[in-house]
Amino acid sequence: MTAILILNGPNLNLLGIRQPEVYGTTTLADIEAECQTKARQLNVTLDFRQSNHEGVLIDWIHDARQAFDGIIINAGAYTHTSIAIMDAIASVSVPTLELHLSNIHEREDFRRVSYIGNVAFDLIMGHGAKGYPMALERIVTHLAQT
Ligand code: CA2
Repeated sequence: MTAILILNGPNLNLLGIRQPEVYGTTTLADIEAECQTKARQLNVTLDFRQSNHEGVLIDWIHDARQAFDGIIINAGAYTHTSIAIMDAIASVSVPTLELHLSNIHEREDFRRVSYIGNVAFDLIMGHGAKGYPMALERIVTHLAQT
């Protein structure tokens, strides 16, 4: 069965808990539950993880080489800074989809730069929590075509 890994970067554990006026009231646990439902509908297995640590995210990307068919990553602020995460994704050759809650092209200038974008096959952003199940559908379609 197709296996998908969803990775969430720094501060996303605070979703729905802090600054709901900025990031909404949906928690990361709510998002995971919705993704697990979508994964069952799509007949894929899903591992959903979050870390505030760059090295942990990199270790998980390395693990994906053996265990997963596709990666969806919301790298949080590491999106805009981490050549190391970009290199890790490039090194594993696992199709990777970049995901963001917000539209990073319509925010501050420093969010316009995405290192992940250099190695991802597609980008979903600006749909809030709904972007997560959308990303699952997108990656499953992509994997079926390759
Ligand atoms: O839009 C996205 O998904 C982001 O990856 C979210 C990151 C931000 O740094 C990126 O530029 C775009 C920030 C996630 C922070 O999440 C929080 C949630 C609640 C309270 C505070 C932060």
